[in-house]
Parts: sequence; structure tokens; C-alpha cells
Amino acid sequence: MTKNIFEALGIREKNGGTIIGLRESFDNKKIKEISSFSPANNRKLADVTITSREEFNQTIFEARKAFKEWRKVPPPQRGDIIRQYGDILRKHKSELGQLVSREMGKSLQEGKGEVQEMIDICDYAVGLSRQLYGKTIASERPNHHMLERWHPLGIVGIISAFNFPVAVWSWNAMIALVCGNVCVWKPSEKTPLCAIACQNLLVRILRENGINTAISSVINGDRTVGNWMTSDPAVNLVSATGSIRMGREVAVEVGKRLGKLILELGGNNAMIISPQANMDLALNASVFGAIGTAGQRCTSTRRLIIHDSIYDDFVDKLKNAYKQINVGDPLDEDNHMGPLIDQDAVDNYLSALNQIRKEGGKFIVEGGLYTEKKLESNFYVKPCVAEISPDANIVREETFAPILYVLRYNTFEEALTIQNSTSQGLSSSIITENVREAEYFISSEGSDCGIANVNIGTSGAEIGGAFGGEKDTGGGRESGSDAWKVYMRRQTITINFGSDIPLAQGISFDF
Ligand code: UN1
Repeated sequence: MTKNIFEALGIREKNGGTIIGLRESFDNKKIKEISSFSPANNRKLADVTITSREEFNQTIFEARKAFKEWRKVPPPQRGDIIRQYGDILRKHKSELGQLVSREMGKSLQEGKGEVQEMIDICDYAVGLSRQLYGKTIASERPNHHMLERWHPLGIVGIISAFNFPVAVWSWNAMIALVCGNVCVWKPSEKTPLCAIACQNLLVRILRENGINTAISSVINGDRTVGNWMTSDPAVNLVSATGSIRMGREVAVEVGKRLGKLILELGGNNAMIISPQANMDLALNASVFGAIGTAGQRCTSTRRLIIHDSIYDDFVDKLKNAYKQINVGDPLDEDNHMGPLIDQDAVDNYLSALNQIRKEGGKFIVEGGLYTEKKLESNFYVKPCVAEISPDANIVREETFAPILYVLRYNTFEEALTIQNSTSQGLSSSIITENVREAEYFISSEGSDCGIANVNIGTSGAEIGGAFGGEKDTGGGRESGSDAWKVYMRRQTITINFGSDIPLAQGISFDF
């Protein structure tokens, strides 16, 4: 099965063996590589060649050249390339979805959903390609007018995380490309094959259209390779998704050279469940939010803030719901949840469980590893629910795992204070039929997060809105709304169509 998928996605095996990369030259050289494993069964999928410093320099050189051509292509024509990319993704949704599920470990449903998110952003970018608008502004001077135009920046560097190995790149790349930029992508070293597949499909479209393929490149490797990109002044904008720790390092590097930055970092997302909530809806939203992608989404629900009057009842329902969750091979559609990404993730999960116990937490649904059933790798963990104080240190941390905290509240103000009390500010939600609570929650005094939902969960955002969060989440916005403006440089233009030269602010300068 893997062979067919590789073939459909243009992933080549070399020497009848396992080394796969974007380079042709490795037959003759001693090449370093990273290995891609499926967390579902711990089997190696492939060895992938690592980009060398020389190749990185070459990539940037080619990208700069490609930019000079690409920026001249009228935006709707750029949009047409993205339309074709959306079409090829539609054609290969199943194979790419399977590869995502195999390499990253998320359920097949979610793997395909991620490819759908790519298709959606392609459609969005196509529309955007005819709507890159500017403003005209009234001038204070006679016979003058002012306007604002948006130009492409140049090279956009994209650093993406393992948890959304294809969609997050496409949010950035599709928008950046229609805006006239060229892209260099450093994917997570845990999911390099997904990146190679996306790149191969794009290259197919670019070649068919006679477009320089250097408008989009992939560089593979660990953080050293990422550092080349963040510290290179030729990379005009760096858009980085990942941990808060990584984001701080990237911000320092890019800040040192005054480059542009989009950060989409950790979340610690809460759902307030009001006494006036629709309970079935609340239950569905919380379970998907907590266990979807095995709790490895930035938007995963980590905290439920439940009103005291419905707390016991709701927690009982939650317990029953968790009994029905199937954990196992993510490619088996009967399973709701696959494994965590690797051993480090399992270790973090286990140490969080210890910390919960140390801080007086009580498990409503027990966590731990599976001993009672045979699974194909050691990366499967039990989704769990713990009752704990909202002030416990562990609750303030983002553990990238299916651990859900249940917290009690009495007054609405208290619920909001708990919701806003973490350093991360990505997503939030309230489940309520009470219009006053709902409106307050989305007011300036309500949720302090970039995403505030009413009667839906914290995860699963659509591409049409701007995606990102406040505080330690980094403040960046990607995807829809007017996030495209970050991928462009704004030019303020004043035109004098008179024959005098009056100065602004009424200054006279006669000679
Ligand atoms: C992420 O986890 O980095 O809103 C992105 C969601 C998805 C994207 C998550 N559309 O859950």
C-alpha cells in the first residue's frame, strides 16, 4: 500500500532502497539523512536526505531569481496555478490523507480533513488573487491624491510542525504565492515525507505550466537547517508554527536582522460549559477537542471550565463517552485516536501524569500506557481526564497529549478569569444558550484569545478566518480574512497632478 501511495505522490525510492529526497545528487556523495517512522507501528517509512549548507545557499539563490519572474505574473494568473494545485490535491486527497495519517499518526478522517483544509485554502487563494486591493486616501493638498498599494515581499520562509504536516504550510504558501512571493519550506524533521509529497505535486503543476519550480522549495533537516533560514536576511518573512520555546528562538534570530515574522505557537485552550449549555453539544465538542489528533493540535481542548451545578452530571457523561473511544491504528476508520508522534511525546505525557498526581489531581478517567491490549507501537497512550485546581502549574503548561483537565466554577466572572489565566492565548470557547454570556465572552472584556467560539469546540477552525493567538501564542495571523497583508509590503504613494508643490502641514519653503 505504501508503495502505491509513494508512486501516486511522486516519491522516489533510490537504488531500490530507502533513501528518498528532493535531490538527484546523492548517489555520488556521502549524504546525511533523517529517518521517517510511522508512529502507528514504529516502522521506518524512508530515509530522507538532509539539505546541506551549500544546497541551502543554492535554494535561496534560485528563489531570489524566481521571485524576479514570479512577481511580474499578474495575480489572477498566479491564482490559476494555485487553482490547478487545488485540483491535483482533490485528485490525490485519499493518498495524501493516508500518508499524513501514516507519517503523523492522526486518524484517517483527520488526515483527509487536513488535505481538505489545503484544498480550501487553495480555493480561497484563487479568489484572493482577484481581490488584492489597496486604498485611496484623501490628501490635504490640492491636486494631490494618496493611495496604498501592496507588493510582494520576496522570500517567505515557512517552518511547520509535525502535527499539521501539510495544511499549515499550505495556509502560508498558497497565500504567499498568490501575493507574488516565493516560498522556502522547512517542515518538521518528524514528517519530511508529507512535505516531499506536497512539493512533488506542486512541481508537477509548475512544470506543466512552464513556471520556474524555485518559487517553492523544501529544505529538510533539524534546527540547524531552520537556523540558516531564520538568520538569512534574504528571507523577508519567517512564518513559524511550533512550540513557544522554538518561537522565542526564531523571534530573536529574525528580530536581530529586523525581518518580518508570523508566529503561531502553543495554546492552552479552554471551554466554558455554562449551566445553560446544550449538554449533548458540550459533550461532543469537548471529546473531539480533547482527543482529536491525540491532543496534539495547537487548538486542542485542554481545560473544561464547568459550572458547579452541572459539574457532576457532566463529568459522568464524559466518563461514559471516553469508554467509547477506540484507540489504535489511525488508518483503521473505526479508531478515533492514533498514537502520539514519538517517544519524547510519550515521556512528556507520562511526566505530566506524575505532575498531576503530585499537585493533588484526581483522575476521572485514568491515563497511562496500554498493557491490556496489543498495539503496534509504544506510542499509544490512554486519553485521560483529571480533576485539578485551575492554579496547578501543570494546568498552565501545554502538554501535547490527550489530557483533559476539568475545573469547577461558580460565577461567570470566575470562569472567565480561569479561562484567561494562562500565558497562552490561542483558542477558547463557551457552550451556552444564554445570549448575554455568549456576547460577553466575545466582547473586549471576554476571552483574551485569538479565537473565541460560541457553541462549538476550540479546535477545527475554518480557513476563512485569520488563524492565530495572543500572548505566548505569538500574535501572528495566518490563513483567511486579511492575513494576506502580512505577506506583502505596503507602499504609501502620494501623487501630485498639479503644477505647484505645496508642502504638507502648511509649511512654506520659498526661495
Ligand atoms: C495547529 O494545530 O497548528 O483549528 C493548527 C484547527 C485546525 C488547525 C490547527 N484547523 O484545529
